[in-house]
Amino acid sequence: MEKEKREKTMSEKIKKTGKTGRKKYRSLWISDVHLGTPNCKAAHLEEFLKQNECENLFLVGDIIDGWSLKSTFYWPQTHTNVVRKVLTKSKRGTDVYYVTGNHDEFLRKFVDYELQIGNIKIVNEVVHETADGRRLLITHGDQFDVITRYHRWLAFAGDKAYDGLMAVNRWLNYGRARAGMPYWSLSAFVKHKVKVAVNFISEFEEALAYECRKRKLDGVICGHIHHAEIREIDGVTYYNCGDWVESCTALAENLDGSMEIIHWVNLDHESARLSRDGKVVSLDRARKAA
Ligand SMILES: [Mn+2]
Repeated sequence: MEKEKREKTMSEKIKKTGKTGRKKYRSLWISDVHLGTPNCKAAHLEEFLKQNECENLFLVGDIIDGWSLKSTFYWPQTHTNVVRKVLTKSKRGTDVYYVTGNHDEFLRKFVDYELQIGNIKIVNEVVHETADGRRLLITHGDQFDVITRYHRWLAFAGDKAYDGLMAVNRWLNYGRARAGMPYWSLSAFVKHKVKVAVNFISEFEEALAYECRKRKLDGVICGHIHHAEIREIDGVTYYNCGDWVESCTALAENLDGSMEIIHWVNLDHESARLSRDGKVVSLDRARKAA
């Protein structure tokens, strides 16, 4: 009788807090969060981390944007909340790996010292074995991008141009949201229209697949190009976890070792009413007619 009562109050509690939606994965990968920039969809990521549990969490680079923080310091509360969520996860038993990217390269010099913050291990790359026995290389991927590797000045210039594009995108969508129109990604549009960008993406993917085959691994998981993907390339599987700037995507390993891309928020179908500091004020379903 006591037990029944207790269970009843428990289920009522769950209903109230909405925790029934929690999902458990073996592993989760997120990359290109760019904390410290106004483009980061931190509030969405905070919610994602709250709702999804995992045994292993891999932060696949460009999580904290050191390049941007160096020129202008931008750090709202939502960004602290994301860091806090990750730390809480690691405290509660999730194995957290921080794989360095080019925007958080300031961390790369600590890798030699096997730096660990709490339970979080900082690495340049790591090999993960899935529940079904496949071995996957996890790397941010900028090392395989000829532009960031050999033409650093161009990468910085491109970065500034990208920031400019994203700023225009933000203003555009701020206006669209006020007019009740759905979110529309200008930068995604430009990227898909520019043929050079398409060529660049396929070269990047092939370079990573080649490295993976060379090391006799079954696949590679990366980020860097902000484009979520699962694709077979010459006998190895190429995974990209996307980003939390233009899309809100993550890569997930289910308990049986199968993998999937999670599209957490479909920004195209929502008019995300964003306040000027990038915090989500309210999320309205887009009007179908728009
Ligand atoms: Mn990157």
